[in-house]
Amino acid sequence: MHIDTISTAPFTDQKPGTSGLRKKVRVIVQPHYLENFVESVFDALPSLTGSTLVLGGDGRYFNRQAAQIIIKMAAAHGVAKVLIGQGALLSTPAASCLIRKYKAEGGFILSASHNPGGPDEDFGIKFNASNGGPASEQITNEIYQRSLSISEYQIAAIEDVDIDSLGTRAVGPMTLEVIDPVTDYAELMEELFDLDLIAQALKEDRLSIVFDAMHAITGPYAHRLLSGRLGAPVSAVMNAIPLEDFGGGHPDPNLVHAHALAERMYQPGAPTLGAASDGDGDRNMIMGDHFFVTPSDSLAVLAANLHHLKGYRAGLKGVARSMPTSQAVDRVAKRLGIDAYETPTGWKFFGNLLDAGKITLCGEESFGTGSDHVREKDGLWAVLAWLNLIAVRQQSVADIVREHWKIFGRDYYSRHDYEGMPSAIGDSIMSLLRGQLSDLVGQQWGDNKVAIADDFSYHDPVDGSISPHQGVRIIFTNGSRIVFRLSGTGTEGATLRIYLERFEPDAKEHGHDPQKALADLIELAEQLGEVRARSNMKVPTVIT
Ligand code: VG1
Ligand code: CO
Repeated sequence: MHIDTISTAPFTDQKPGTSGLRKKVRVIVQPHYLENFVESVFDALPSLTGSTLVLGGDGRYFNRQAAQIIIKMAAAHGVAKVLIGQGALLSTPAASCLIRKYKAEGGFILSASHNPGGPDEDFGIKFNASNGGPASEQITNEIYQRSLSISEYQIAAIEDVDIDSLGTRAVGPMTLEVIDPVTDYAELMEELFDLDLIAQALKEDRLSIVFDAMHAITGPYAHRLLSGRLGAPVSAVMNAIPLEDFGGGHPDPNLVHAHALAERMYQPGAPTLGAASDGDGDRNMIMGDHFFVTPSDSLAVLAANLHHLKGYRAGLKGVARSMPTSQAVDRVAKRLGIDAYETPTGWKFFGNLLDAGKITLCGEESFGTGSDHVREKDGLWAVLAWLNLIAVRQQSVADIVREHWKIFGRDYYSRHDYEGMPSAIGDSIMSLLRGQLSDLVGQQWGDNKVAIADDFSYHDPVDGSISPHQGVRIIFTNGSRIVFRLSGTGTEGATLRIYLERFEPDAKEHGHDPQKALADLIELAEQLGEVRARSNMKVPTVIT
């Protein structure tokens, strides 16, 4: 096998964001662009030589071409074996499962997750470490630093290899094994949940489900698990075929982008559970018959109930949530007498807590939930957890959540996103907010008196690292919060996110529309951040 050494020059924009490097396809396909990033990973991690690597992606446009480039570069860097999902397909949680199960040194996941796909849309690449989780901040920085000084990369001078037929083949001295993308993941789900119990409830019509795969990666996984294993009708999986452009849609499971599912769940005779996942299969949206479960509530309900489920009978070691996620799960942790951790946005911060055995369950307000079974959030895992829970408790989704609120109180919650504003305006809003922080404590608007106002800084309790500037928090003495931060996953302009929450202990007050219950905080957020005024946007682009 001949190895080419290709001269190149750095690109200055290869700093990974919240979850890997995400760019417009037109940026990624520039000569040397992807190769530079991949070389930077190999240079930063010499331990990859002689090791096993996992490779796969969400099937979006350029997925297959990128996989070929990575295989050839892995061969050139002395990787012993690449384990790839058939057709270069793997959901993010399945990739995490494979890295752990086969003791790989890491993996490349090709995805821009919930961002749209296609020649004019987005592509992404993410490196996961040997624990199966997103590379730490430190490794990510090393990769980025390397990308700024790169001058050449190495790639095997070979034809494209067969990534579609199952089995093992040689790529020079390296082994390429093409595996079924679903099997190992499905086996893991079998260990965690009582699938027979769910199947029985489906068979007896005590339970029904509809799942929207949004023409993204979870189609094959949902087919195998929901139809194949659990016996749900094939029609229970909507938009099941993965497409390079996700059918022109935005594979983000929320009420706006998964509207066909949402409509079905608000029609007479809606199924017991409605669910959706995103481009790469790590997010989940949970709905009941005429009922939407906010991701923060879903996390709290799972925390309170997980011990009912087969793989979690020993109970929870602890829980964690990202800082902007509502405090609902903290209330559960308190009652259970377990620790609750607050991390910055993005799954990479949960890894240390999971590895150290400090937590069993973690989640984010952005439709992400997961447990210590892998080191990524896991969409279908959450769906199966809810199905299992419904089968055990024999109650509707709405009843389970309302009962939860009765016990713990309700955290009214909403996120308002202002997408695609000029970066300079996004930055000006954040500076405006940061400039006010020192004066805010003690100020009062109506019932809301500021107790804490800061720019969240995370101190990792496991490795002692500090991650500053993770978002502006304004916390009131009554527990209400307003959080502002800029998105780190977009590919154009800036997206400003405002997270709002208010705690309501009184069960008689649990039936309100969250937008109304949060109206005073929504107005206060505008007064403090001038988001609408400065961005010239009258309303948020997306409200979740
Ligand atoms: C968003 C979410 C964050 C999530 C990240 C990756 O990041 O807010 O909670 O971890 O996406 O999710 P940001 O920086 O845009 O707010 V995924 O499913 O797109 O990998
Ligand atoms: Co995702």
